[in-house]
Amino acid sequence: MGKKDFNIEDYIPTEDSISQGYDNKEFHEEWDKVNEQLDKNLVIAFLGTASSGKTTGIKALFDVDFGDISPIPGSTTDVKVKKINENVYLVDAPGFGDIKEEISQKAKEICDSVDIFIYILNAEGGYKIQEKEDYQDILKHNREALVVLNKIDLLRPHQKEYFIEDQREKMGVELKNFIAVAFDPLPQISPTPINVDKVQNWIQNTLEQKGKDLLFAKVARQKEKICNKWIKAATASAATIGALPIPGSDYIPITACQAGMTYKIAVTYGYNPTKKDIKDFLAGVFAGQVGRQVFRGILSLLKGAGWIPGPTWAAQAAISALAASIAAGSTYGLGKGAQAYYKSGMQIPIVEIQQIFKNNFEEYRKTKKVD
Ligand SMILES: Nc1nc2c(ncn2[C@@H]2O[C@H](COP(=O)(O)OP(=O)(O)OP(=O)(O)O)[C@@H](O)[C@H]2O)c(=O)[nH]1
Ligand SMILES: [Mg+2]
Repeated sequence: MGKKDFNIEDYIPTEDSISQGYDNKEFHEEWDKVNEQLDKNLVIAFLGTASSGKTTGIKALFDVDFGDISPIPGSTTDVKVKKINENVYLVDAPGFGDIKEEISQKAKEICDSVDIFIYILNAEGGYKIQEKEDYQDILKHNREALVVLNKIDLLRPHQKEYFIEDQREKMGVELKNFIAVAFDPLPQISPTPINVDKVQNWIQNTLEQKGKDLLFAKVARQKEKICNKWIKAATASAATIGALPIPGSDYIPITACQAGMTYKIAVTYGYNPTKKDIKDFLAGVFAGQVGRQVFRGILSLLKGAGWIPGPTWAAQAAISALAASIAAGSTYGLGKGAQAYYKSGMQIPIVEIQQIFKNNFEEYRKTKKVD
């Protein structure tokens, strides 16, 4: 097929080649996988006694004022079920006890399908027997639950560590499912909430295993951290695939990985792009002036290493290491560009996104680090 003395310009991506290149089975499958997730329901229940900090915790994690959202009709004053986004529900309840009789069928169904429980204890006063029983009950039913000890800002410094550990042991919670926090600390102790990021992380990791982390990302407050994780994962997977992101090469497997990542980032920031929107975005990044410059550099490198265009290059060991770093670097750069773009409300001009792509691509190739 190819020749060693090929003309680099023939292999620089164009809008058309990118757009066609991304129109393949893997891309469509990846797209469907993301959509499947969006069709599911996510239900997160916040349990805890009066004034333990349920409403404050919901505000800290999701930036929603529960007071402003109408409950699902038929959920009582004790159990409030609210829809905060498409397919995402929160339950706010004093405990799980025997509340189910009083609530409507719809509210009951939602309570029955809780994905994770966040059980909030009040550090002021400590846990009560009823709370321990509630928690043990949740575990008995094999449900995923995090216990959060809130208001730790109110503990005296010298008692803090002992008290926290003592509460955990007495409640019978595993270390990995227990986080001490202050959702709304006294300003003189801390101007910002303490350990909310740990709670977000726990929820994210737990939901990842259930294939519902994207639904959570849509409503989470610290979207950046979640996107960084996906960019990291896509970068690693592109490195493993190691295909070259060059038309006419064997780059189909990484199109799915890159397009899927971009789609998820868009959804996280509240957009519902079409397949064409995503292809256009990728074409805008890769085939713009700065993007082409990056690819010109990639192709010179490849040419210098003796790469021969066409699908047969994989046999060459020297090139596969290079291909892995190019595949990973371009995925990383694209991810960072997509993140900046959607985070800005699609306001940043595409030329700036190309620059972000270029800088991060080069940074990755230099350091092999993702953050
Ligand atoms: N010092 C301190 N106060 C907090 C913290 N978190 C919440 N509070 C305060 O505790 C009070 C009760 O918090 P809420 O979030 O309303 O508690 P809740 O569990 O929703 O209470 P109910 O809806 O009445 O059951 C509020 O005045 C909060 O400001 C915290 O981390 N530290
Ligand atoms: Mg409340």
